[in-house]
Amino acid sequence: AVTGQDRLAQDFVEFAVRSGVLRFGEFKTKAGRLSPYFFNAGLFDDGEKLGRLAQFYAQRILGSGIEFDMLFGPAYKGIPLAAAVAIELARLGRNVPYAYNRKEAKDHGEGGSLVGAPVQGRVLIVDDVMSAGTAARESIALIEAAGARPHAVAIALDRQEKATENGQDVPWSAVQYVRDKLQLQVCAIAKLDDLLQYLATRGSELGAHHAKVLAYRERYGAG
Ligand code: OMP
Repeated sequence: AVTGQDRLAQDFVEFAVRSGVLRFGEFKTKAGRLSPYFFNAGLFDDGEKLGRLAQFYAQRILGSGIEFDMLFGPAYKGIPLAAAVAIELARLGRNVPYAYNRKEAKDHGEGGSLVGAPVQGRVLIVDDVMSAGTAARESIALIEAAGARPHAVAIALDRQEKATENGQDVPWSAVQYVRDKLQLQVCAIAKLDDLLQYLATRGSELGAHHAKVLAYRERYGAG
């Protein structure tokens, strides 16, 4: 076995590749970077895949020891994620409330943008991917505005790349920022390092992507 290999992460990367959620090619990220890979959580698009995804989140969350009182799913992609994870946690004997936001109401100022359980206590944000950190900051602001405490973030993939502030790259990643500066706990089912490890152990067709992903990390990877 490879040292430091994280079985859950490796199984998850494999699942994401097989589901067509994790793809290789040329993609433009939200921060405007040209990436050789892209993770599209919207393609966990049937009941079986969503259920399996939720199992990965729940295992990672419970294994991390993170404490939380409720789940929050940021619109849009976080909504089915938080719902599915809430179902899975309840199945495992940990029934917690969950809530999500309505995107449309957000631009019109106060009130009416939250749906579900009252947003209170230590909130665990369930989201798909963290790259430069824009989405995370939005969720944190929403939860604070509701008078609750953003306490932790669970994501499927930590891209481990430089965050941006006012459009400029900074040396640290969004996850590092959220952890160190905002003092939230963060857990990810898998991260860029796990993806690289996965690609390094594959045969020719996927192995070919290894060099490109490595080059991307050289350019945009956080320290
Ligand atoms: P940040 O808000 O910059 O952290 O980027 C996270 C968001 O980027 C995700 O919520 C997605 O909308 C999108 N994204 C992916 O879904 N998958 C990727 O592999 C990369 C991105 C991205 O654009 O960076």
